[in-house]
Amino acid sequence: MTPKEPNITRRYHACSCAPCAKNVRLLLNSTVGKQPRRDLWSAAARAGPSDAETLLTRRALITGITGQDGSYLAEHLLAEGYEVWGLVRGQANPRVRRVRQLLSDVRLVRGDLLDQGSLISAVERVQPDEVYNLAAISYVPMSWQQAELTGEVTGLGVLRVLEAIRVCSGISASRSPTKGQIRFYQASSSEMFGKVRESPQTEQTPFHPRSPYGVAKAYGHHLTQNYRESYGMFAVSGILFNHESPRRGAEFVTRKVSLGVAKIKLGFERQLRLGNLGASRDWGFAGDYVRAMHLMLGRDEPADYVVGTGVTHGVGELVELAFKVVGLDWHDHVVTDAAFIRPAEVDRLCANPAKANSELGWEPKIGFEELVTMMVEADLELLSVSGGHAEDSFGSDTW
Ligand code: NDP
Ligand code: GDR
Repeated sequence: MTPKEPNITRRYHACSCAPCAKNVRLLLNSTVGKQPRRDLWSAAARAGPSDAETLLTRRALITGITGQDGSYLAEHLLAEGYEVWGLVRGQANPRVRRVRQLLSDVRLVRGDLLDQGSLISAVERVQPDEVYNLAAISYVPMSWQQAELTGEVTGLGVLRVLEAIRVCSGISASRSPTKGQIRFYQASSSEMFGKVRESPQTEQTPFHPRSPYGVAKAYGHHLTQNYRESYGMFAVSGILFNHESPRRGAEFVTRKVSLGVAKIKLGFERQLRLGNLGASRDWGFAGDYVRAMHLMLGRDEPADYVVGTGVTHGVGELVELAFKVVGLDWHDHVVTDAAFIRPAEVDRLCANPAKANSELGWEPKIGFEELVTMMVEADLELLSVSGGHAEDSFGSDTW
């Protein structure tokens, strides 16, 4: 006997509200390999519970799983009932061990954004319903030092992931995707707006990137739109503004400040050396932003969205607040250092997230003060336990 669709709703999504019912429709319209899942439904009914589960669970492949957003997105999708796969690279990448330890339900597949064949193999092996391309060289100053590599990974890497999906799905100029096609998310960036033409920035604001990183992201953004228009692929970009957390890499200013403040408070250091205190950013919490990524792939029609809080703060304000959290005056400890000034700066970014608010129902839950306090407190705890060492950007107990 073939089970009725509402049973899936109860079993896999707990309720039959409109969003859950939509998830079930998405699930049934998706494919496993080249076979529609709907056709596998009666096979699933005959199979034992674990086989049925394999056939019916949505599957996501995340590139950049070892990064800040990869970890939050994996947790979010696991909580939503997904089978989550992470793409990992390198022969002895130390962050892979940490993913294995701390995101033990995530399955790993090898691949590198520089290697087209490895991406095809990964997509073929995982047979994902959704691919989230979060991998990139993401530190803006590094993009001047290694501009070509940044172009290869952050720019052409997007092309290679899209091509892997296209080839594995059998899509060509003359053959459109089937209904249950693989859905693709590209991690676009507010850095594309660069020297901003208007404020706040919307999906329509023209780009004027100010770094090789921003230029590479603009390429990936346009290419994602182009694959959507050329091949009818469900390919979308989230134009995300800066988002932070205790898992943020130590090279980015928020984490550099929270670690610096914690080291000074605990007596490990006396000074914090920073670059341009005059820049402003729209900072949010990474845990909030990964929800928006997932919502974008659940839409009926593919579209790009700006994701940010709509509020901007200066780097100086960030510094002042972080020192205040531990009862210190930043004037006594912060030194500006020309080594951290960039060849071209993005002075001020501020999102207009109206489209994400109205169409995705997305809103951030954590504000700037709460975010900065959370990061400083997490680093105080981390450094107290480790005796002042934060040898990698995450710290063992922050995952
Ligand atoms: P991270 O720098 O923390 O993570 C980057 C990830 O990319 C790491 O997992 C890294 O893996 C992986 N990676 C780098 N090179 C390659 C490669 N050649 N092949 C495969 N994987 C590779 O970034 P975030 O998590 O902060 O950001 C996620 C994405 O979102 C990035 O694309 C970033 O540019 C973009 N973005 C981020 C924003 C933010 O504020 N955080 C805002 C807007 C966009 P490994 O461990 O192997 O080095
Ligand atoms: P950004 O983030 O360049 O916006 O890119 P970052 O935290 O590096 O810089 C933000 C602003 O702070 C100023 N700044 C400093 N920055 C760093 N890193 N170190 C310093 O000592 C320092 N002093 C001042 C910078 O000049 C800049 O104006 C981030 C990354 O996550 C990108 O991948 C992502 O696309 C964008 O956010 C949106």
